[in-house]
Amino acid sequence: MSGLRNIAIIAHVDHGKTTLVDQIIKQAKLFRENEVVATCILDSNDLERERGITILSKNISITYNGTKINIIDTPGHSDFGGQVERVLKLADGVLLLVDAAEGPMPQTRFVLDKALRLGLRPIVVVNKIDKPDARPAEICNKVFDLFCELNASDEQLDFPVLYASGRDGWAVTDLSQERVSITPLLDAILKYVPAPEDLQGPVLAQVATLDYSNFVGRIGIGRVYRGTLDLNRPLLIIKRDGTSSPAVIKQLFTFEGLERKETEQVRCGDLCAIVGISDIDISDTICDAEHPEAMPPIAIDEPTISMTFRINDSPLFGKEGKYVSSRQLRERLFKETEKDVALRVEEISGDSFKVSGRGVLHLAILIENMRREGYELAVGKPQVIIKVIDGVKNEPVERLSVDVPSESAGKIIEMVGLRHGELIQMEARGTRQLLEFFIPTRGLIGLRSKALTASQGEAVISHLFDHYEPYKGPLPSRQNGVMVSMAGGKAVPFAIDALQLRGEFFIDPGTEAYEGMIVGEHCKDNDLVVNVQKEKQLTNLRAAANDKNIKIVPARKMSLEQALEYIDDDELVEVTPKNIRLRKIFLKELERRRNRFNQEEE
Ligand SMILES: Nc1nc2c(ncn2[C@@H]2O[C@H](COP(=O)(O)OP(=O)(O)OP(=O)(O)O)[C@@H](O)[C@H]2O)c(=O)[nH]1
Ligand SMILES: [Mg+2]
Repeated sequence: MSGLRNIAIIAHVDHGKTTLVDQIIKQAKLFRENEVVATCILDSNDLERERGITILSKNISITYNGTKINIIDTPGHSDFGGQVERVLKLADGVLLLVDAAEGPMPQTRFVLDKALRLGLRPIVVVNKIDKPDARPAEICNKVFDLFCELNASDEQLDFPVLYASGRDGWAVTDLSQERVSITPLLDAILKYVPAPEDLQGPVLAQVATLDYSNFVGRIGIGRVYRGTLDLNRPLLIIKRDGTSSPAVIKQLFTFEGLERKETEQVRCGDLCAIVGISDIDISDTICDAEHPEAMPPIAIDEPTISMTFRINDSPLFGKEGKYVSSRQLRERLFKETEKDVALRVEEISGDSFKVSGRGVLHLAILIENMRREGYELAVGKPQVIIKVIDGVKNEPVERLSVDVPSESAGKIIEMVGLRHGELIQMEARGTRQLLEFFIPTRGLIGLRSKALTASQGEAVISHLFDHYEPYKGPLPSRQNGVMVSMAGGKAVPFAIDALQLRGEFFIDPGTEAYEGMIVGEHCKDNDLVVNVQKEKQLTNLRAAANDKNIKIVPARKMSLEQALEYIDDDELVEVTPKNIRLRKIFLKELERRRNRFNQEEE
């Protein structure tokens, strides 16, 4: 039997995990010589390609010097941190990538902490050495400090370090060596990552993550911890709550190169995909029917943010999407919970649903996928999930790190302070400062765009859920009011021009608006109802000719996430395949007033 290694690649977002896996794939010759190969092969779905981020972790394997190496690429963005935690259960070692210029970041700490606690063997890869501002020696020290802070064992502290440029396809154990290929990294994996224990006895396997296919439904991805998983033997599946039933597996696959290879037997230590059990779930144990035994359960990350998803009932509904009814919305949302265990959906009323997830990006990706499939919907402001602990209202708090030019640091500290953030560390890095805070998740909503403005676009921000803390009291709400269209119809240049001094527009002339639609931001703190359809009165011809002189500032266009973070409690983002519009929940000014009045009464 040939050797086996299981490793996961972990790092902060964008530190180069997927690019490194690309190089491993290329250099392991999983392709024919003349085949044209894309970059970030594993970032295979449309949104992953477009945004350049990994959303779902993925498995591949290579064979090197007769040993099969299972490699798990993980997402770096904090909203998907729970996934990383789970897939680590599949591995015996990790490659911890750290950007040679940025050094350890919040997600580096999070994933390393999880890996160390599971007792995995780490190999540190100082990556992107090709960057002009790389400072490998300094970064190595920081990584060492991080290991100490996280209470690594002596054995873990003795981690090997490699220097690499994933993009350029080389890794070395010493910077003086010739930079030719990625093989030193593969050698290090064979040398330092232990082979999985080969335990004999009745089979024991556990599902750590899920995949989904429209043809076969849920697919469990797991690892065999003891014995051999054999399709032809009677098996039992034991759920998280201890209930068990016969497991009828239709197909078993191992990971071979970029493909899955169908098999009847999976050896101890290997990873596999299990097809045919429709309600297979994370943490499920598969064991021998005659020797029932459950593995310790795997925790699933609790959601921290929720949004209300409603059917689109704006006056423009149904013009751009194929799926607009509440039945279609309900089906689509519940189907998503099949694939994504970190997502929760609750029906609030016939046409609205509370959808909870790990962060704004997590839910924004779902919304983005839905609009591409042809759905129309309206989404409310992201709300954090409050937990009552011992009778006290608690809210999620995150660790926030902001890397800014020193001259903007003061502004950032003030801004975060206003949102109940607390500075925990401050570190000068040349002309920049690295600031670390604890801040309520609520305070993060909308912070990114403000911090970018305050630092002329220079701030590098990342954050990560850390813990729950007693509720810190109300936050300052959005400073500016909005401009709300008073009627329906196309916005005309003349009207927009006349209103330009009152604020900034979100729509260009010619855009179809409706009563209650938000068309711009008011320069003052109250909302302003405006008439964007107002034509110039054509009383004399000479004045009409002046229209040509109108200069309209280009509209501010928001991405889906920006729009979600922008809106207030009484507003919605209307999402259709073609447009993202902002609107008031109550479209008529009179209803809005009545609602405000009722709220003040309460
Ligand atoms: N200079 C330099 N850039 C690199 C290197 N490796 C990756 N990059 C760039 O860094 C960016 C992020 O690379 P990815 O491989 O997608 O990073 P990732 O860690 O998989 O990111 P997530 O999956 O979103 O966490 C891309 O623009 C790459 O081109 C490298 O060795 N050197
Ligand atoms: Mg990636």
